[in-house]
Amino acid sequence: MESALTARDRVGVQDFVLLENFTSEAAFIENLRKRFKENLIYTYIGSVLVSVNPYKELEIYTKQNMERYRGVSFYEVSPHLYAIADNSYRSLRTERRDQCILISGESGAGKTEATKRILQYYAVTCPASQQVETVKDRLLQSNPVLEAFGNAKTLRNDNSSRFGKYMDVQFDYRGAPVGGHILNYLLEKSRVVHQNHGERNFHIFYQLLEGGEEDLLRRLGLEKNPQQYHYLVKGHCARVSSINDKNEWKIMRRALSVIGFNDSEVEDLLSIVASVLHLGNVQFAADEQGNAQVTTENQIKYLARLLAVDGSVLRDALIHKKIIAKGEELVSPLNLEQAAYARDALAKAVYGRTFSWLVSKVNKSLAYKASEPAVCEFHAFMIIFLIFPCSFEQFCINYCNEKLQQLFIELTLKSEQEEYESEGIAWEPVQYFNNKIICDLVEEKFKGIISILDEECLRPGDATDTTFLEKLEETVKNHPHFLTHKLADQKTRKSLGREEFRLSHYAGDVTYSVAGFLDKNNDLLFRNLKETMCNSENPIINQCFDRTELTDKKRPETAATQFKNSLSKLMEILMSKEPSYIRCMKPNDAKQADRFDEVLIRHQVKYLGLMENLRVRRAGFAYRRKYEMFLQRYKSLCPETWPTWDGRPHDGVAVLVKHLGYKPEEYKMGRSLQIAALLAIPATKMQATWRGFYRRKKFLTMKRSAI
Ligand code: AD9
Ligand code: MG
Repeated sequence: MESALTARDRVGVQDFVLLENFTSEAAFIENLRKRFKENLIYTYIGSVLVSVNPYKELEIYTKQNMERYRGVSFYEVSPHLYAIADNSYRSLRTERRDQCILISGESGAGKTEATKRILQYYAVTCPASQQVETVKDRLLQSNPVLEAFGNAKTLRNDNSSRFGKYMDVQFDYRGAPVGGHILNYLLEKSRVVHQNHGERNFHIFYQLLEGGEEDLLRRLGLEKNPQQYHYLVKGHCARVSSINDKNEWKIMRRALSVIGFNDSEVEDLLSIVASVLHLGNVQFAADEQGNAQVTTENQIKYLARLLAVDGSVLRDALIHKKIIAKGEELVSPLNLEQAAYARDALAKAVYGRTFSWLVSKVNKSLAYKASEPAVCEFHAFMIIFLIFPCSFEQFCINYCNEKLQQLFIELTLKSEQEEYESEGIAWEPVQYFNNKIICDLVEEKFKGIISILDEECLRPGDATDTTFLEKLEETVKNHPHFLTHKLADQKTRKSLGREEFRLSHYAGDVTYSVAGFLDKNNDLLFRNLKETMCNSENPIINQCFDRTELTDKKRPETAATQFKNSLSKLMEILMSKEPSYIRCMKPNDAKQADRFDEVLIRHQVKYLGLMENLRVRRAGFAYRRKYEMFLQRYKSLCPETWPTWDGRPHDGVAVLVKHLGYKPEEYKMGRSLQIAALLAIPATKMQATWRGFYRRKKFLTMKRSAI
């Protein structure tokens, strides 16, 4: 039999806190590598779960395994996301605190997979009833629908989420899921009209062409071959070996029914998808004056039918621009370039708004319909974030990452240290980088990058991406985290183009090209195209384009400002909940099983802040509970506190830990609230406590049933 020592040598430690050489990054990575080799993809840093994408199916998500983790304490079983899910769920029920599970990591690291597994876990292990079954089904089935419309093949991930997602799951007093709500952030709309080499448009287009019945395709005026459609050929990879579009189509169609789409709604939705493909095939030619004329009448015919609008009005709207100045309508013809721009803007607007509509439709179907009022309503959710190529979108997403990192700092590093101070607990402070300075650089009023961008977008006349860059240079030139070609010294200058700026994010330097910043931030759709859409008789389009937009004098908020505001709301929500963290990592860029690329892993360990996290955990106290809670849970382990303790909870806890044989250096008692076991030994010490606890609990249950 293998000795304990060699087993540990082989599989590493299951909590980084137990690493002897805990300050060494090399030892950290070695531990990850050992475990990855043994298919042990999960490891803790205290209560944070680190996960490495195995890129192969492991037998760890079975029903039996779910049962193993149900109601069991953290350190009693090997690390798993089920343990995180279960722990959150139990805190939700016993301590009645809203929970959130934050899942982060780079593209392809396994965030979406983790979310799905957690939802499955809740679906299987939570109490059931007829009504709850429907909710569970819908929660699970919302995924294939949103993935079809919001995910795409990128170079980094064959199923990359191209939108941010926040999901609330509501539980009733029995702990059964009774409802849910999804918030979506910043769909990467530009993908609808352009894809980089080796990437695809959103899955739904290929699913429809590959899986759609002949009859349906005929009604939509579509041919099976993706090569026929301009919007699908830019990336030169319509087929991907890991994706079975036909099969995914079937799954998506079934999911639509579960969510509550009837046949005519499905037809309306797919008409819009088809209309985007037809729009992409609308071509223009210049007349003698250089004005654009539509040359593809056939497409206009289909578009008129699918979008339920007047064909000639649409044709006109595609090649003219209408503005209202001083109450008068001015119509001017567009040139070729402008017409192509208007067409693409319409495709993006139609698709983007339909996606938001879809999310709201899913939300309606998930909404909690009380047949009896729930005593309490709790929330738990998962958030996904993603990384785009260097562009306006990536700028927004990296800003989001900065905010999430700030939240992590606030909730774990900073607040933990401040708590020790206020509780009068002796402790050695740990240094960490506070990224507030970068968040301010992006979001500060008047001086922040978003403010400056908005200012340029509002400035009439000759504002361009270049003038935006110049303004930036003027306003933030001395900021330590900001650099441009002009501001750089001779050596670094070479690495920066004239149209670029570089931000030193907490995770590393990122260079952004300003090309498209103004345009994407403005997110403009010409007025006459908007009008045409407002008159559509397709019920979905009709809901997506609201007439008030035409009469509203106020300028709509820019894309970056909208994003900033929704992020700030999200941060507020997150701050009010108790967080659990899952940090996902990608083992290699080739999407291959059993390959552990140390350079890539080291980079992620650094930017996920895992070493800092470990230092705080080591120095701190992993297990903290209010005196009442601790006593309530463990009083059965001590004859003096069982079955009731009449004195102050603080004193009861003192008696209890003494009885359990804790040495004075192994725990600290805070001034007001806390009891803490020293983190250096929690796994062993708390394990012993828990083991004792469960033995005792079993005994008590037996005795009761014997009576
Ligand atoms: V992105 O930011 O949306 O581009 P994610 O969401 O982090 O990214 P995703 O969950 O989609 O990545 O994982 C990428 C692929 O890795 C999946 O399609 C699976 O093929 C693979 N994967 C991820 N996690 C697991 C797992 N736990 N077990 C097996 C996995 N395969
Ligand atoms: Mg994803």
